[in-house]
Amino acid sequence: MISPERFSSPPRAGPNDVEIIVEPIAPSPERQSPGRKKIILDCDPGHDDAVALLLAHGNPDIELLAVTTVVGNQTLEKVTRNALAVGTIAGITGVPFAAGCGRPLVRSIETAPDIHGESGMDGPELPPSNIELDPRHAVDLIIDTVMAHEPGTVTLVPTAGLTNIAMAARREPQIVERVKEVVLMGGGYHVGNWSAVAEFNIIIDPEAAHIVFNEKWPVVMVGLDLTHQALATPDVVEKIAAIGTGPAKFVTELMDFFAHTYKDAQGFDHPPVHDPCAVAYVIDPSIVSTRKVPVNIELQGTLTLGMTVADFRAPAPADCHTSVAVDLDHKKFWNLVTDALVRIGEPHDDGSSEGEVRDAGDAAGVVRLERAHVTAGGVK
Ligand SMILES: [Ca+2]
Repeated sequence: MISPERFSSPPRAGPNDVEIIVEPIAPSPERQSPGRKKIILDCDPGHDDAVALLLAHGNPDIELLAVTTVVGNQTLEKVTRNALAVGTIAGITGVPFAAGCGRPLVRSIETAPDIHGESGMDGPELPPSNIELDPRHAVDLIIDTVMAHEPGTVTLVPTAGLTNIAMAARREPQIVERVKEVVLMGGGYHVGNWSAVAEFNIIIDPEAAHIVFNEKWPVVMVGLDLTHQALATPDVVEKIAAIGTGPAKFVTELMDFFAHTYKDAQGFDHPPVHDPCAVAYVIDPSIVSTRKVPVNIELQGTLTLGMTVADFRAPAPADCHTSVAVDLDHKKFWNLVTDALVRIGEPHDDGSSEGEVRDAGDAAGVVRLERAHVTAGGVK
């Protein structure tokens, strides 16, 4: 149900108003539950990782406990620099950022410059970062964070190769029982992108993926079957551009570069923005439908290395702890991203932000923005 107070204000228009036509985000039962959802984002920015980080920071239902980086789209050094730049652009304060593994467990390093460019996040000009890197290794930060919180309260959201997560599970096996669930972007049950049947995040470190999928924590695989529905179509990019803030402009520049490489390298008319889909699932599971099926990782195949082999034969075994994402609510997903950018507003160097706070929309879903000064903590 949509709260009447939240969306009953009459539409107001003026020359200085920014008007964005989006559907109101109806609070799901999950959204109404007390307490924010605690996540650790393990990423390799990465154009879509950047959007995932912005969504996690800007959404009021998420408590971002830590941001960790791992080799993937580019070298560890580059993706870590990119993560800090995104954190700076978004005005993130008080959240530890730590660098993790610089190479996969067994394989040689494989990066994706044809998709993400030489920097790993080509397109926008990146600012110098004002965030200091946490001195801990990402694996230690993940373990410390999970162990410091109540069991069943921390969700791991890996949007990169699974090296850090696998290392953390081996280094401190107690985290497997304490983690609420692992919601990862990776794999695909009917589609690959780095080989005929394998997806990049899995194939770059299949042994790590094997560890993560075979530990007994709940794993939700948000794979290509789902993320190829999260296309940044021109209407979506226009809505984001209309927000008019620095972070929104940053996203449109990311999407512009991403559109070109996805067209050239993989023949997409519009780029699929994979990683925020995993964050969106954590925020509101009604946006991403899932199906419980056993999934395992192919480690031996000469043609199928890194394939996420999903067994759709019914019924799923009673002890099945893996599920796969199936259908995306495209409109609700992009509304969530847009809403987060509006809430982030225009961050300043001192950690406060000139926020674009969404106050109300009418029944047709016209959401209006008013300028207001909010602190970085206040955007949550
Ligand atoms: Ca990624």
